[in-house]
Amino acid sequence: MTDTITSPDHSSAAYLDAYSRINAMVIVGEGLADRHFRLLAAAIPDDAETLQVLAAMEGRHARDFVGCGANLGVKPDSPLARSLFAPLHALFLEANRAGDRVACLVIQCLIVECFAVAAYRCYLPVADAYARPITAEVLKDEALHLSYGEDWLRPRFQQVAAGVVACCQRAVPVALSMLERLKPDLETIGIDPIELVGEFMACFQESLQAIGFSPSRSRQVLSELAVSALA
Ligand code: PL3
Ligand code: FE2
Ligand code: FE2
Repeated sequence: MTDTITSPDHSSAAYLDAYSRINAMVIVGEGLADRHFRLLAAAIPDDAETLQVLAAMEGRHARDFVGCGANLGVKPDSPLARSLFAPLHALFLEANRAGDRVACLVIQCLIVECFAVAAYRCYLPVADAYARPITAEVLKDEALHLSYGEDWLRPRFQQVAAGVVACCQRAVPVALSMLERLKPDLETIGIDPIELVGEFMACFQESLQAIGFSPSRSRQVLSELAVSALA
């Protein structure tokens, strides 16, 4: 890799093939985010209205990214994306069934949203001219989704801290393992997978600090995750 950003050829067969899988991941991820925010609206009645608005934004993101694939003439590989997202979605549903609002918020608002922020930040400089302004707009919305979760968890820090850590230990490795299968496709569309994981970790550490963990505790939580990912 050179340190100058080299834009991929957005019309090559290899690019379009890789994009069919990446585009599907994003569309499925946005669609699940829509469902998760609707479930959160039911679980947190005080904030139902806000959460419905966030859900609607996710539905719009899904449609916007459908447009990005269509603009390139790509058919998204949805079955693959659904199977890659299934374990994380299952964890969310399990937490929802158990009435564990903390875990639901950690999975959707911290983990999935940090993943989205990291992915879209890395995609922005290598995106085609149609997708770039759309991605920039979506990125602004994702920051709101992240701060909804942070703002709910922060005032309850003492009560939720242990649950946040426990949920991270289960769900972050599940999220990172989704990237494994996508590595070659990410490279083909011009994204360095290592840089993506780095962005995710940085974003996630910031969120942990935003809800009340000390810088050293949040670094420790993340390094334990890195260790378990290597084990
Ligand atoms: C929450 O609002 C949406 C969640 C979507 C998560 C997308 C994850 C995608 C994984 C790798 C894709 C990186 C490239 C992005 C290109 C548009
Ligand atoms: Fe989104
Ligand atoms: Fe989002």
